[in-house]
Amino acid sequence: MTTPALLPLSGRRIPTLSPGASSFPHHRATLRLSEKFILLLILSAFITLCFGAFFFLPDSSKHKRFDLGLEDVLIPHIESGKEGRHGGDPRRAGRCLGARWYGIRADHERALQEAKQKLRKSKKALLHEIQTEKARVAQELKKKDVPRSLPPVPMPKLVGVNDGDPGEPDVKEKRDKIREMMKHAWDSYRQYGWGHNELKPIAKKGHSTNIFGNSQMGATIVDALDTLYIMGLHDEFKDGQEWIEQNLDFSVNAEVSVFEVNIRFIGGLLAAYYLSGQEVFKAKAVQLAEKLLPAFNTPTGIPWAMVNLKSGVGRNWGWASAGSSILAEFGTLHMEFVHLTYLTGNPAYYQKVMHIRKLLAKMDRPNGLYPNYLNPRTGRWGQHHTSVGGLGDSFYEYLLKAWLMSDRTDAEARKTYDDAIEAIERHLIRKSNGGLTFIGEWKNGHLERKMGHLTCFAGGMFALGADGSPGDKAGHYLQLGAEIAHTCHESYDRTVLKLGPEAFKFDSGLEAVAVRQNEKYYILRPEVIETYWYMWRFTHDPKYRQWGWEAAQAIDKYCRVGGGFSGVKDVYSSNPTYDDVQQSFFLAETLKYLYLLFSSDELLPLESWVFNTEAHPLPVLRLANATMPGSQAKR
Ligand code: DMJ
Repeated sequence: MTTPALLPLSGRRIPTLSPGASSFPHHRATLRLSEKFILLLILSAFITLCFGAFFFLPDSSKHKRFDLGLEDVLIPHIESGKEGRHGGDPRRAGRCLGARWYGIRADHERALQEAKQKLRKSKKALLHEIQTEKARVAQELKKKDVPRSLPPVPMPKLVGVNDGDPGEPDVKEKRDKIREMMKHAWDSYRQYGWGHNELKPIAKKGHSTNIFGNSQMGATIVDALDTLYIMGLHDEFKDGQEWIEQNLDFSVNAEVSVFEVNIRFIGGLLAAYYLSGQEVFKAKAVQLAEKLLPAFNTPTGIPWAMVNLKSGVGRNWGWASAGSSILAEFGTLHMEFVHLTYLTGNPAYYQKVMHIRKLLAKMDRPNGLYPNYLNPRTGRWGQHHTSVGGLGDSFYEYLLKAWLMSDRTDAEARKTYDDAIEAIERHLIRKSNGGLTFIGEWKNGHLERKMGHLTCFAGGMFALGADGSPGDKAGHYLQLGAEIAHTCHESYDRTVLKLGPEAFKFDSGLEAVAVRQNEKYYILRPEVIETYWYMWRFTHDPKYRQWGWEAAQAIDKYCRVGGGFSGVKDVYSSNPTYDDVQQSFFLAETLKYLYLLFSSDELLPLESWVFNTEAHPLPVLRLANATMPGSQAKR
């Protein structure tokens, strides 16, 4: 077929009338158009009618469509003639559809009958039924939480899990005294606070704080386990293990601190597992870790400070600058999480903490310092406050310990630690007029000449990191550790009770003393004794055992009460009042460091063990050339 020359190859034809042309053909064309229009009208009326009839069909046809909907898997087989579940016979399939329809109807009727019967029951009977059903569902959920068996991994070589007998009788006597103090703390908790998180040793009842939400998870039991084990208190250890096996349940509607639960519970359970070899501790640690993972669901991967163990919903502390997460909290997960990946083969834990490290590495740091606050939504720093005490402390500690725990292969962690410490030395560490070295706090470009009890742990950290520091600075860092130990000892020695205050100043003629009333308390904290112990291990200078013994005696004299040990509100008062709390870290850390101070170095040698920030020892992972599962993968 040819195309008329005037007709464009595409587009609509535009009718044109040339001048002088007859009007007749035009008239004929108009008539044809109207006929077409009428035909079109009739056609559309017919289609409308058909549609109407279709939609107003009687109910039975709708039922058929419903049945067909249920069988949408089956129908294609019937239509295509292929073998379906009914062997490809359409009649058989039809019978089956009908039977199914009657089945559904019967089900509905049965449900209706049951509902009628239920409504006839008394309110009491109904309530009883609901309670029984609730209990059954709860039981089933609990069953799901039963420790699953985990893939076996080679146990790292555990060196130095021994008695650590110090040899000299006078040292042994001191060590026995510390063991007796542990027994008093444990027995009191066993008697008055069993199963609660902590103990009120004067009121003689259970105690808890907001870091554990409203949970009752036996924090003292979990935190104390490895100390009991090391001290050879095996009956007590067994008691704790039994409680954990039967009662430790993480399916609780409690909003807990991710950091605290990690260092006390996961750290405590992992250490108990490594020391005793009891699988239950590993399984419980993994169960709990799974509950913490939702805290990392933030736009940046920086975890929330708190997470609800049941719902997985996370949020930050209301007091933290601009909705920020805290450096010492999200920066103190590495040790435990690396062990979790090692033990389970699940790369998620490792990836989460490595992601945090990578993110921090990319950020600008004011004066090379890490601010304590980081917003997990925006990935921006909050207030420019830097501290080696509260809010910052264990972030630096975990950089160093990540390197140590990797058998000194994690060079990135070591470099990050060295750079951070270098900036801290430049901006935060000063000598007082009286010659005491102190670590102040950096607040928006200004140095506050105040040091916290918490900051005193840094003496031990500097000593621990001395070997392996860049250049020839090992001696310098060991010396810095000794100076911090000395300053912190002074903060104890300048009080009436010979126990250190929560914070002390180096200002306006003041040297290592607290000024404000609310900084004069001592709550059984370990940091000063922790530093004595590290200094003892690295120098064997007898003064550290002497200082440790002074502190132990002061604790026994002023903090010991009938129902355990209590913090005191004013270390400068000869007649102190108690805060009535026996902190779980007193059993996990303070008494453990004291015991180790009077033991031989063969007990948990530092070449083979790294203590987490709650003093829970975890073995060095000598992975040689092996890589951690997931070390190549992204978050
Ligand atoms: C402990 O829970 C840990 O040492 C933590 O890192 C900070 N301080 C308390 C005890 O003072």
